[in-house]
This record gives sequence, structure tokens and C-alpha cells, in this order.
Amino acid sequence: MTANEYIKIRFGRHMDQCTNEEIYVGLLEYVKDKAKSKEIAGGKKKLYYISAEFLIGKLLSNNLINLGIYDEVKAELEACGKSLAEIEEIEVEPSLGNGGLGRLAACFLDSIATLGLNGDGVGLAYHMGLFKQVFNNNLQNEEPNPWMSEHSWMTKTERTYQVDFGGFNVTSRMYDIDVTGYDSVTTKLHLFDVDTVDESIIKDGINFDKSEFTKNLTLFLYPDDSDDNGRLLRVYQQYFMVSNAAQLILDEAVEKGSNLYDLADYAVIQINDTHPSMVIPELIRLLQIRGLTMDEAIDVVSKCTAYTNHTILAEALEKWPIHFMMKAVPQLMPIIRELHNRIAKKVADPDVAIIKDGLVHMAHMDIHYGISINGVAALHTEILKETELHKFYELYPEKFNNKTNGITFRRWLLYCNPELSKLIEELIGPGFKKDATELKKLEQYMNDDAVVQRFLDVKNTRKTVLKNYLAKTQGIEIDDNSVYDIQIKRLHEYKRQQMNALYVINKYFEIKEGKKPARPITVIFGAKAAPAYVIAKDIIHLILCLSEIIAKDPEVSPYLKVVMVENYNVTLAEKLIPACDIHEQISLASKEASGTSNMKFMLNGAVAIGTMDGANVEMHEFVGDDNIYIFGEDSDTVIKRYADASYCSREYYEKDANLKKCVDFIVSDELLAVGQKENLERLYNELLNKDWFMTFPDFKDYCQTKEKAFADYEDRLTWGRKMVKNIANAGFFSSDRTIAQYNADIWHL
Ligand code: GPQ
Repeated sequence: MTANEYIKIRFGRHMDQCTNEEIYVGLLEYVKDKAKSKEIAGGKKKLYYISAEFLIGKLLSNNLINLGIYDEVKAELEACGKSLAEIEEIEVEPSLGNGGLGRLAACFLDSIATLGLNGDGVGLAYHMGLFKQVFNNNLQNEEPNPWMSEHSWMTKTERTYQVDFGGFNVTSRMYDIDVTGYDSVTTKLHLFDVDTVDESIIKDGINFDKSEFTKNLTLFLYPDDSDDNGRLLRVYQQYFMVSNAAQLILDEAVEKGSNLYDLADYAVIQINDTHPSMVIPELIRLLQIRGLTMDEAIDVVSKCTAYTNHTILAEALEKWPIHFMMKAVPQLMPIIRELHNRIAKKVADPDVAIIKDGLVHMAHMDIHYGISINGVAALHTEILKETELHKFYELYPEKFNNKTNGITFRRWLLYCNPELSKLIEELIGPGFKKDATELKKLEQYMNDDAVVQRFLDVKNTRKTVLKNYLAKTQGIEIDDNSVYDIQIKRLHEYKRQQMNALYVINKYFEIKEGKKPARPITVIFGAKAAPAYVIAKDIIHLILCLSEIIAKDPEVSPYLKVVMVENYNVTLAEKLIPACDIHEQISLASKEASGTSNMKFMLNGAVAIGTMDGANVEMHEFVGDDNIYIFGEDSDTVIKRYADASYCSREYYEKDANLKKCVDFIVSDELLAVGQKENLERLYNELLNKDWFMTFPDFKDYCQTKEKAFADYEDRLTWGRKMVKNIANAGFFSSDRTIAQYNADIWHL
């Protein structure tokens, strides 16, 4: 049945008589039907990928592509005078994630289904997602971001569980979202929710009564945790997630014939960062209820779980105070104590203990009682082994392994950049869609000027698409003849958006002094700051203030434009990435575990300016010095400087007149005229007295390297060759490769 026929039956009218809303609903149901027909019975063993975040993005086009009906449906719509792009606008993007970790989980689900593996995602159905970012007076404000509606990709299931907390319990319900593989099978993302959640308790932005746990349990992803109730809520959320997951895992195993002693033959659990770590004691608890002894339960569970680490930032490695755990999940504490005691008996070193100073170290539990610990890029895994988790590595060298992150090429090439996909297909055939390493064949065209010019033409087309999109959706005007220099990622000091802002100030001064760039530069930022992360919000404030004063300055504005897109999300990324010329991957070396936008940009023919950090290191290996702009201190230097505590930002500031001038501008009259004194002064003082992520030592090299990139950009064909080299070498970064490795080394499905 065609989409048209389906819609005719559903609404009793031909497509051209339907509203866009009706067509959207019709297509949604049509796609769900098609997806269902590709569900697999599933082998004996199943992967459960548990994650607090799944940043899935809009699903209509993604599903149409994966089901192989995108062109057909698009043509049917066009024949009725309808546009798929307009219909897509009706879909609301679920904001079930924060950043790379959540988007990675979504890319992984796509690849799991595409490779035909028996694996599902498990997470929570947050009603309001993360917050929606709104700018007011150059400041970030937060609002709820509702996305659930009567017609959505979520399907209510009959599966419900009881989840017990200290002093009360709730009844959960499972909702499913189909995950369609590309020309393959359909698997599931299971999202759990509770009926008692009450959206009406949200008042004034994203504030709500944090003590009413039955009403707020699945309201928001990452509710503010700056007070005790907020922290407690996170424990409740995490336990709710894993108790549901554990009950589901055991039920499905038993349904397939497991006697529970052989659970490892039926289930493998990937713990995505430490949010799902309580699945370990919860499974042990449930197995005991089902008749196993503590010894047996621990033995069984120890064969089932694997842990992925996504950061070396100490503050992100979760440690929950025992008194929180006693209040929220008292039933788990005896088990966690037992897990702790068994290790303490074997290893006296308190640094590897599960319980220390009244805190439960979630990652330590994962490492001692799991089969695998992986980092997410080669450098990151090395740092884990040599530094951050060194003592664990000495205990369990065989458990450590690297799985360099990847991205799904369906969303990040086929869907978001059809012009580029078409050109690639014309040049090397369609094989790259199934085997990303075939992109390498593009290298044969690097010296063919006519072909290179076509890559430049595609880029120009996408730059105009972005220009029009930003004008329409955000009222932002940009010049598509300018260089697009883009930094999009969560706002964090280690990612160093503040260094990019200092570069903008540097450029502003240069232009004022008469040194005009060869071509106008558009610096684009997209980032949300965690609501309680004060300095991150101050950095957003600085960027928005810079944007305003530069736009108002007739001397500077023809040459420089600063844009901060509002509410950066997957939908915006899909527009920004294909249009980008230069992408910023400028984290302090050693701090970015991997990065994944770097891979998306590379695939879309943008050239990176970056530090030797995360997956940048591997990108550099593939493309060589000429095709990526590397600058800054390396991770060894940085790690040593932290170790000897020798860094003093003020020394750099006093020594370098240009740096001083740029930093001082943050609290200049010009900026104070459009900004808030409190925020700007706080940021200024932070940089001068702390600069914990060492922007000052890298600043000069950063500026010089950017100048080199802008100069090289003017030799258009040489630049085009850099683009082709990047695209041709992006194949390694397909999440199909990453998932194949997880399966071969850890899951064995
Ligand atoms: N990452 Cl710990 C997040 O997005 N959120 C988190 O809470 C943590 C890590 C990122 C990390 O910063 C990136 O370098 C990775 O590329 C990404 O996870 C996926 O591994």
C-alpha cells in the first residue's frame, strides 16, 4: 500500500485534500505499520543499552530513509503539491538528551538495528525533556520543552512494573519507540514513565516542587541538583530507570527459557556512563527474590554488565552519599555493602573501594563487577588506563578496551546532506551507504579540479540553505559568502567556547585597527548551559553581548558577525553541519573524551581547527597535517601542569599584551553598555584568577592557526581538496564500525 492509499483509508480523503497535520499523522501511522513488519523474533541473547539520554531527533524522515521509502513518499507528496520539509516541521523534536552521550546512544540504536543485532535501548520518558533555551537580554532562560502528544512515535505497551522506593512505590508503564534499521530490521527503544507525573506542578520557568517524587519523577531530564531534594530526585530517577530495566531483562530472559543461572546467555547490559550503575545491585536483589543466593546472584550478574566511561572530569563520575541511598533505595544498600566488602577483603587500597568517606562510587562498582570497561576514543582510553583509572587497570587489565565513537551516516549524511550524498553516489556508486569505508574511493578525485569544484558547489548550496533557515526560524541574517566558522556543543569551560569568544574580540580589534579579513567571517555558536552552571551561563552572556555590539558597529559588522543560535538541538545540527566551512574542536587536550560532532562535520566536508584531544587525534591520523588545523598544548603537557599545580593564568595575562587587551574587553564600557556587570565581572575574574581549563596558554597559537586557516580558505581549490580528503577518510567514524566492535569484543550477540 502506498502512503496515499493508506491516508485515503485513514481519513477518507485523498492526500491533496488533507491538511499537513493530517498527513503527518497518516505518515506516522503508515511508518509504524511498516516498521512493525520488520520486527525480529530475536535470537537467544539480547543487548540492553541502558542510558539516561537518547537524543533521537525527529524521526519521520529518518524512518522513511531507513525503510527505503523516502524518495517514494516525497514524490507522492510532491504530486499532491505537498512538501515533506513542511510536514516535518509539525514533528516536535523530543529533547531526551543533553549532548554527545545522548546522541551517541541514538546513533548506536540506529546501527544496532541496521546490523540486525538483537538489542534494545532502555531509558526514561521525560515529559519535558531537557529545558528549552530562550534568550532574553543576552541571558539564557530555561523553559519546559514538552514533546509528547496524542500522535507520537511512542506506543503505549501493556507492560507495567512496581518500583519500590524508601517509603512509597510507583507503578511504571513502558512505552516503545520503533528503531528502524537501514534496509534491515526494527528494534525498540523502551521508555518508562509513571502515570502520576503531574505537569501542572511546573511553575515559573522550569521550577517545580522537588519533594513530590510521585509527581515529578519523569518530568525533566537532569533536574537541578544544586540542593538535596534535587540530588535525591536524580537517585530516584536512576533507580526507577534501572529497576524497570532489570525487571524487563529478567522477564524476557525467563520467557525465552532462562533458568536465571544462565542469564548471561540471554542478556548483556551496556551501562552508558554511571547513571544506570544501580542496575547491578538491583539485578542481584531481584535474583535473590527469585531464589538465588547472594553468592549466586553476584556471580550471575558479574557476567552480564559492561560499562562505558565518557569523561575523565572527576565531577562527572557520580558518587552518591549513603544517606541518600538509604532514603531513596534502602533495599540496595545491604547489597552494595556486600559488593564493597568483597572487594575490600581482596584489595586494601581505599582508592578502588566502592564505599569511601560515606559515598558510593558508582563507576567503581561497574568496574569491579562488570566484564568490560571502555573509553570512547583511543587517547581517552589510554588516559583512563594510565592515569584516571590506573589502579583499576592494574587490577583488571583484560577488562579495559577502547571503542572509538561513531555516528550514523544515515542521519548525518544521507538525510541531512542529500546534495552531498548524491554527488558521492554519482562518483563512487551507492556502496558507501552500507560500507562507509568505501568513501575512501573519493581520494582518486582529489586532483580532479572539476570534481573538487562540485564539492565546493555543494557546500555553497548548503550555506545558502542554512542562511535561509536561520532567517526563517530565528530571524538571524547571515552572509552566505562569508566563511562559516561553527562551534556547537554543550557549554562547558573545558570545551572552551570562552577561547573562541576571546578570538572574536581579537578579530574585532584587528578590524578596528584596519586589518580587514579577506572575506567576512561568521562565527556561529550553539550551546545550552546547565541551569545551575553559573560560569557557563556567563560565557553565553559574553557571546550574546559580543554579537550585539559587533552587529551595531558599522566599522566591524561588514567583516565579522557573531551568531548564537537559540535552543541548539539535533534539528539545528542537521542544518548547521552540512553548511560549515571550519569547525571548532578546541577543548583543552585530555578533557574531551571523544567528541562526535567533529565526525559529523568531517563527513560533511568541513575542516577542523582543533587540539590533540579525543577523536581529533584519530581524525588527524587519517587526514594528515595538511587537512586539519591542529594547535595548542598536548595532553601530556596539560596533565603534568595539573599534577604540579603550577598554572597561574595571571602570569600569561601580564606577559601577553594582546591577550590582556582581549580579556580586559570583557569588562570594558562597550560591553557593560549591553551586558550585566555582575556576569561579565565574574567571568573576567574567573579567567584572571583561575582559568581552570587553561585557555591563556593556548590563545596565541589558536589565533595564529585560525589566521592560517582563513588564509588557506582563499585558495578555493586547495581548500576543496582538504574537504574531499576529510570526507574520504570519515568512513572509520561510522557507528556501524563502532557497534560491530562492541559486538565482537563485548556483547557476542
Ligand atoms: N559526554 Cl560524562 C556527554 O555528552 N555527557 C556526559 O555527561 C558525559 C560525557 C560526552 C563527552 O563529553 C564527549 O567527549 C563524547 O564524545 C560523548 O560523551 C560520547 O561519548
